[in-house]
Formats: sequence, structure tokens, C-alpha cells
Amino acid sequence: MIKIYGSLVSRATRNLWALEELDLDYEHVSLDWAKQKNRSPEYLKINPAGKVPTLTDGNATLSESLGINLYLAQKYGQGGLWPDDDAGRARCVQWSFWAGAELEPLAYGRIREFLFKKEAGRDQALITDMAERTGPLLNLMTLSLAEHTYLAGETFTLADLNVACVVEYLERSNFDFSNWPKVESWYTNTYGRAANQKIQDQRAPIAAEMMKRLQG
Ligand SMILES: N[C@@H](CCC(=O)N[C@@H](CS)C(=O)NCC(=O)O)C(=O)O
Repeated sequence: MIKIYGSLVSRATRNLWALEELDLDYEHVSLDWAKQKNRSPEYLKINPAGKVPTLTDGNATLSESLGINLYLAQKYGQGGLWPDDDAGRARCVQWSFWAGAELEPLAYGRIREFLFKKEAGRDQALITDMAERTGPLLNLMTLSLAEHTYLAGETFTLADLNVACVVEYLERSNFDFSNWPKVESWYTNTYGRAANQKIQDQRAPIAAEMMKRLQG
């Protein structure tokens, strides 16, 4: 049985969404990183870095949320999350790397300011700088979405899922998408898919509790 480790307020939600899209049976082991459960000796045996998520499937033990999704899509999503055509598959890889290497540092840097600091303590110069550097990245998405309905072609694929999980950080930190309407409507359609909604409904009360703790 596939096992996914990581709480509903961690990047494990990216994998839970993919597992739901693929309609797979899995066990969710909800390790609360805020309580250091990701540092237990048992967990460090499968992920010595102590990070979540980790996925185990038979002999495969994998880390890196976006990489785990590449594995799931290739193994279980042929012709769906993992397209049949070479260009579509290459775009899934390209956009997944892009999400992790280009967008996530800016989007996560931004949401950290909103999650972990109260309004008065936020670094406004950093927030502005990150927003300025995010704009050209969203221009790239806009160009792609002018060519195809979705990022890898005309159907929803892993490219959309992996990128939407990172765009979520912008949306959750009130990023102003008015200059990027194509990105905004693509995000609304993509992130609002039923498979993700199921995970987000489970996550909402836990996230609200976490925000109360962090924001007081
Ligand atoms: N690039 C990694 C990041 C993993 C990561 O930083 N996970 C966070 C939770 S979302 C974590 O494990 N934090 C706890 C810690 O660093 O101790 C991925 O996408 O999986």
C-alpha cells in the first residue's frame, strides 16, 4: 500500500491531491512537523533530512513533493496526469522544475512573511521585491496559457497540479493577480478541482487552528 507521510498543513497536500486525482488507495501518516514528529528516530530512518513529505510504494522511498508527484503520474497516470505525447511529458517535467526552482523560492518567501509574522512586523520591502520578481514568471505562464488551455496542452496534467500547488502560496498571501487574468482563471479552475477540494476540506480546520496559533 502506498504511504504518504506529512500533515495536512505541509507540502504533503500536494501528493494527497495527486493521489486523489489518480483515485489510488493509500495510507496517510499525518506527521505534525510543528510538534517535531518528523524528527522521530523511526521517521529519520526513511527521511534522514527530517522533511515531509515522504512517500513509500513497494520498494520505492521518495522525497520532494513535486518529484513524488512526477513518480505517481508516470506510474499511475499514463494518458491522464502523465500525457501520452513527448512534448506534453516534457512540459510536465519543465513546469515541475520551474515550480520548484523558480516560483517556489519567491512564493514561499512571500507566504512566510504572511504566515509567520503579524502584519506590523512584515518586511514590506521584501514583499514588494518578491512581487516584482514574480511578475515575469507569471508572464511566462500567461504566454503558455495563451497557446494551450492547460500548461502542458489541452488537458489537465501534472504540470498544472504541481504549478498550482505553488501558485497557491501567492493566492493565500493575497497576491494581486489583476495583471495576470489568465493565470488567475487557470488557477481557480485547477486548484478548485474536486480531488483537491476533498483534501482542502480536510485541511481547512487544521490550517485555521495553525493560523490562530501563529497569528494569535
Ligand atoms: N522541497 C521540499 C521541501 C520540504 C519541506 O521543507 N517540508 C517542510 C514542511 S512543508 C518540513 O518538512 N519542515 C520541517 C522541517 O524542516 O523540520 C519538498 O517540496 O518536499
